[in-house]
Amino acid sequence: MSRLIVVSNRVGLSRDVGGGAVGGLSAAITAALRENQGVWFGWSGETIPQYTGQLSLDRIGDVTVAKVDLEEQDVDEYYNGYANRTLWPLFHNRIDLTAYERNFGAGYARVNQRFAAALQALVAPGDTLWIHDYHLIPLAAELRKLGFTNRIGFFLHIPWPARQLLTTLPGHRKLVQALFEYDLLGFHTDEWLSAFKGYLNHELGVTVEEDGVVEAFGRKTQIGAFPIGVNPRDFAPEAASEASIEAQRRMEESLSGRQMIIGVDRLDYSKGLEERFQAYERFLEDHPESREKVFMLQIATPSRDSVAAYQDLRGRLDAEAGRINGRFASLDWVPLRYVNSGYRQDELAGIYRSARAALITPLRDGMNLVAKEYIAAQDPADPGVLILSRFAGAAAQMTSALIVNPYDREETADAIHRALKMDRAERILRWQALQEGLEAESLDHWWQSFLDALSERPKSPAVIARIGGAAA
Ligand code: ADQ
Repeated sequence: MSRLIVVSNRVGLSRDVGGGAVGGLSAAITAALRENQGVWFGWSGETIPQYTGQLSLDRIGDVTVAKVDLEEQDVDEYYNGYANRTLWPLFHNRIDLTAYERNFGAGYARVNQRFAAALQALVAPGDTLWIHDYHLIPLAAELRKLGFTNRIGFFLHIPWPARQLLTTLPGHRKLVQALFEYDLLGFHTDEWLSAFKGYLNHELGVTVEEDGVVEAFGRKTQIGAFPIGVNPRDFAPEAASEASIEAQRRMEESLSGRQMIIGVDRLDYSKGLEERFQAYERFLEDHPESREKVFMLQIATPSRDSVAAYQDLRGRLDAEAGRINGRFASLDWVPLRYVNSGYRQDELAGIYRSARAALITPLRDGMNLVAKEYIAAQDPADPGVLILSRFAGAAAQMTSALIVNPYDREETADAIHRALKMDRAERILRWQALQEGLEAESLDHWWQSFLDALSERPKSPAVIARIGGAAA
């Protein structure tokens, strides 16, 4: 029987964490692997002086976890370099932060070759491979060079940039050519899909067929939008774990009758945290009557902190939080609680539930799962209000949120005011519409429909509609 091999930069399944601590996406990929006697392969997160290619193998439940260590130069050039200083900023419209260094590209190619070579020991004919994210775009091409003819799918978790931006990247054509070695390419939204088609039309002169198939560089691939979701029951109040109930209890105790606005993000410049702080400041300025009656809790867990842009951002956010609190705080009121620790998934659910509003305002985001988790965690009888950036992929589905332009601080401040004043009937109506959307496009639905589209089995009309529906 054919197995599923998932490859991502890091492996999200480990022996040390379990239950509510595991992120939704990792849990979902684990579920996909369990159903398909799978293998999850990626970088161990460890660095060694010289690359050996030695696989460390572990069996967790029915899933095999396989990892390799990388050497320091690999991590500098491939991970901190090409992935996080070239592709991430460019794909998030931050051309000002994009570094175009030749050695980054060389390190990226080298690590993808190394991953392909390491996979030789794991992949059998007939296995299906699912490769995740921008770190690994050339992996299928490297596997094909080694003679693999397996079905290989690729999913991009971040936006696809407009062609005017992508063409600033040296070697952009080669990067796109590498994508044609996959049998299926998945994006979150029609917007990212049409940006990809824009490149194909203008740079390569090719168009996508009705069924999502496109041919270029002598190969055919299929493209489609597969919006990732959450499994609402994982966050639902009735399924709350003890840790979740305890987190909610602690939060509610600390509210002291005040309303809470929540933000939860990785500390990343794409998440619009500075603009968000300033919009909240603008709200406090415009509504003196609300001061002392509300506070904002921003959880921002540091990530990629060996990249200078992330260190700079952290410094600026510390300063902004200090300035806003210095300006408005009183003896017994801190308007902005800014926290850098990470929380378990189930603790987050409890925290989400105690917040009257969520302020999720990325400047650009492939999807944004926090927006969906916040909705799934609400009490149906007294739900909070989601304020969501129009630039998050999630905005295309979550149209019953208060949608804002995160660059417009006044508009965002007005939305905060509206959310905090919104009557229960309107909150319930909006929440119900959002929750229905979450149930229709859950996380399980996401991986199942991607694997369904990738399989060679005849496709159901629903799968054809999903892929072909977005054809140019
Ligand atoms: P991220 O940029 O990491 O992911 P996001 O989707 O918001 O963004 O979060 C992913 C997960 O991390 C969520 O389950 C969330 O709960 C958790 N998380 C975020 N901040 C956290 C914090 N401070 N503490 C604890 N947990 C936190 C990338 C893309 C997104 C896309 C996802 C999935 O950038 O656009 O939605 O992949 O495809």
